[in-house]
Amino acid sequence: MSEQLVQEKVLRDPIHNFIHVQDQIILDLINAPEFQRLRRVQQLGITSSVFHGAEHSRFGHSVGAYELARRVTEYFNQYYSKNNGHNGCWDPAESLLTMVAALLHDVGHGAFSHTFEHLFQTDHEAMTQAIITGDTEINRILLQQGPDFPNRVASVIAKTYPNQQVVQLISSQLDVDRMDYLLRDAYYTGTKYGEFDIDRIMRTMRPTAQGIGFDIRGMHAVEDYIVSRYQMYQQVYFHPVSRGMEVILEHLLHRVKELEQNQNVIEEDFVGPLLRPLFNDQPLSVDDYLRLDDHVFMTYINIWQDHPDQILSDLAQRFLQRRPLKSIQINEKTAPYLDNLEKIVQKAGYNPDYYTARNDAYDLPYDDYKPSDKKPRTQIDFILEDGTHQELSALSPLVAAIKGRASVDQRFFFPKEMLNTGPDELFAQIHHNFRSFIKNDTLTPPG
Ligand code: DTP
Repeated sequence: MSEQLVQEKVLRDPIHNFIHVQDQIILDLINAPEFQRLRRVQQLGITSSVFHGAEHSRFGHSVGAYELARRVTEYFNQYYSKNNGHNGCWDPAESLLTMVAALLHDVGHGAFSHTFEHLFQTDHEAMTQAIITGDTEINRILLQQGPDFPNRVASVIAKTYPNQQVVQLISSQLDVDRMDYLLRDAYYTGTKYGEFDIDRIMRTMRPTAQGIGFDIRGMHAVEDYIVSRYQMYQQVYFHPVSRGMEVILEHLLHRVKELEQNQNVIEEDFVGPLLRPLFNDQPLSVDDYLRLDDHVFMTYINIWQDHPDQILSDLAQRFLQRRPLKSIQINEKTAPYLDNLEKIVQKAGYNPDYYTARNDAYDLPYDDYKPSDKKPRTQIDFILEDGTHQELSALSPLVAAIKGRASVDQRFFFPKEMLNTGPDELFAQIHHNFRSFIKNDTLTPPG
């Protein structure tokens, strides 16, 4: 049992109005240094270079996911508890674990959120588990609930916890994580695509023998949620301009690594103690990892804009001054022309390793359960009046249309200067040749 606060504490939140903190352990976890670090990791990484309002952090999202878990478990405890003796199959003893897992589910996110993972081949879910079970303040707080509690929380994150109701509330195609981030990201980006009727969905959630299901009366609210998520990926998360900034960041950090590993080029404090293990391919300890956040990187990028290495200083300036690479859409048919385009970019004086990129954005908006998949999805099931279950896409033609269909946006990135026009341009002929491959924002081979 967790110790309840004598008086609940509330955090004011623009999405849920109040985050209600009722358990001492939740308050202690929020106050732990590893959790406070999330204030210094932007939820959407450099998407704020396009949607300037999107400066919100993983901290806000994490407490938001917790609040949704608190509300669902409170509802289940009241109406679907197995202790009530009326058909319920929710065990109220799982509530605290569910709330703690929701609160901590992103504690392992690195600087700039997803960008860090691409760059350094880290896995935020593995890091989350390492922080929960390692030598950390969070681990010490969790241990107060019993010697096995940290492992139980980690197993929810790893999706190996035996109770599928708990796992699916935290991680499935309709979970507290996705519901919070869609509403939050829509609010902070100022876009409206991510909005949906969360109160309706929450009231139709049901614990079932298989995990989590939804009362059939919530079908249209869930359908709207799936479409909202699809729209957010198309309009916000896949935005070509923030990907153009991400490529610059990625390339500038590659340049740093190359210079750092080339012993004779570099001054001693080039990367400093916090970044040194990262750029030298040394295994990162949990402590090293926790010292890294957006601010650490921004400080160094600020310093590197004056570095004598021209590529590094130029990329740092482009990043700080928001001068993203431009991009065009490509596909399998046009991809063979990219070598050609890279050569043209090189002729114009840019090293293609640092000034061009091929980048795919990928998401699967919804899929039903396919046991043969490498990572089968937990489908969204509705409970009909007679108690039988039906899968979402069998009820919604809208969802059926996007089910199992990955949305992919493949792009080729290059310096914006390649599109410069004007007879006085030093590389006018080269730029003209480059532009002849582009039509309607798409790679279209001439002739
Ligand atoms: P999901 O459960 O939807 O697969 P996840 O990767 O487990 O998502 P995260 O919280 O790590 O969950 O990531 C989702 C958040 O990151 C959310 O705020 C949307 C944002 N996001 C996803 N892809 C991108 C991207 N390419 N660029 C910027 N933000 C992104």
